[in-house]
Amino acid sequence: MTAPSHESRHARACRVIPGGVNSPVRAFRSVGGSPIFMRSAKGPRITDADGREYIDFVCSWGPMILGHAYPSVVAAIVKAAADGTSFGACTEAETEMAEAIRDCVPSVEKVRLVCSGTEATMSAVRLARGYTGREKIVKFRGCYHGHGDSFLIQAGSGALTFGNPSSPGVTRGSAQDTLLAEYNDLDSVRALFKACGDEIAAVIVEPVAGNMGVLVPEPGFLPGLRALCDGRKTLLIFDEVITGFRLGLAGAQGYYGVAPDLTTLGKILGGGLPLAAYGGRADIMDQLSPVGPVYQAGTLAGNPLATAAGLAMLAEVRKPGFYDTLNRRSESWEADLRGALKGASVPWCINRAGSLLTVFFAAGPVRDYASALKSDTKLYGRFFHAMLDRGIYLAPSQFEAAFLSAAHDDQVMARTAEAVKQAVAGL
Ligand code: KE4
Repeated sequence: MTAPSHESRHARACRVIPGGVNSPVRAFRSVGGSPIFMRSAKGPRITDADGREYIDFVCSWGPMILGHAYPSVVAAIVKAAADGTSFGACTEAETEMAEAIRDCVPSVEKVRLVCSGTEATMSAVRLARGYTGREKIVKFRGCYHGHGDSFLIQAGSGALTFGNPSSPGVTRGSAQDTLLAEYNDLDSVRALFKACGDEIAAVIVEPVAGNMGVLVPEPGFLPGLRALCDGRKTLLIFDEVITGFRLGLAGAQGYYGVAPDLTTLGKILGGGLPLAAYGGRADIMDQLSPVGPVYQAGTLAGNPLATAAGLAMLAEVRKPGFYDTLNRRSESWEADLRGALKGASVPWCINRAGSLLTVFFAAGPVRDYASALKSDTKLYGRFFHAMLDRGIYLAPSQFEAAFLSAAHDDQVMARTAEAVKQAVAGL
């Protein structure tokens, strides 16, 4: 019997799982080749099923800000599991998690725990519609808020990667209630308010867009959204599934000083387990059942293992200096990359916000959906594989972010910079 390969593992998976993946962006479709099957991870490194080790900049698409298999997080999960894995009843850990989110994110007075970012954004939009009695929402082309019907209209992430930013299966009824604006373009939002202002329940935005690659809000953009929403009594929803506990304890809203009415969180919140949340003003959140009429529920919501992992993770990131150190290391990460890319024969530019970064194969600046689309995705695919061959695992798509963890030490960063230099020389 021949030893399995990633190709044979993938062929086997494809016989029972569409595309052999449980989430499309894992399929390597846009970078080419067969997806790599991973088996374990520790700190900044991930090991594939053949025992090959890579320095990991995917970090499970964001959650692993401490690094993989962080001892206190693993210990918390093991301890919680010994006491039972799910009760479907109230636990004090859920209250502690909700109190921690409220204490870290000032705009959040009350919060509801769910199991995924998609659940959080879907529920936040339903709540905004229930609270305002309005039906339309505004999203931004290229922003991704999970796979809820309302959002799969000109979406980012995998939807953009595979060229289906608007998904079949989303009904005209859903699509007609989703209005599209341009990221970093307040005039495009003003035009929608002019046309349908009193029908708009909410504007939902990734305050730092992470699903077109990383796009940074230009000065005035986020405050401008706040003002436009205030003017029409429309709710502002910050989708901080990526940026929450990534840019700081108060996420992007703390980083940029703009308070939304509702916030969605995920990824880091669960320390790698399925935990997400949405929260905001108490008068809005109290519209939720069983207090109010807006319904949302979940069998595994606030699951004891996920809350244990999340609380252990929060205990680490709340330690003094955690984000200063991470953001300082992220600055040198960017400087290393710029040094390694200098003199490259191909167009490139870098966008970074905190420990979120994207190298675009485009002359830049990349400031919105249209400029992100100018990226040379084929060149990115060649860069991806050149880095993979050198033991560096990047996102298998140009339209994603690279994530740094607290475990990415100087030695790992120096090795990465050297690999970039060699990879770019061969493009
Ligand atoms: P999940 O349902 O995947 O937990 O979260 C959806 C979501 C919501 N909001 C933002 C800003 C997000 O980035 C996401 C999910 N992010 C993608 C990667 N960009 C998850 C990876 C995947 O789809 O496999």
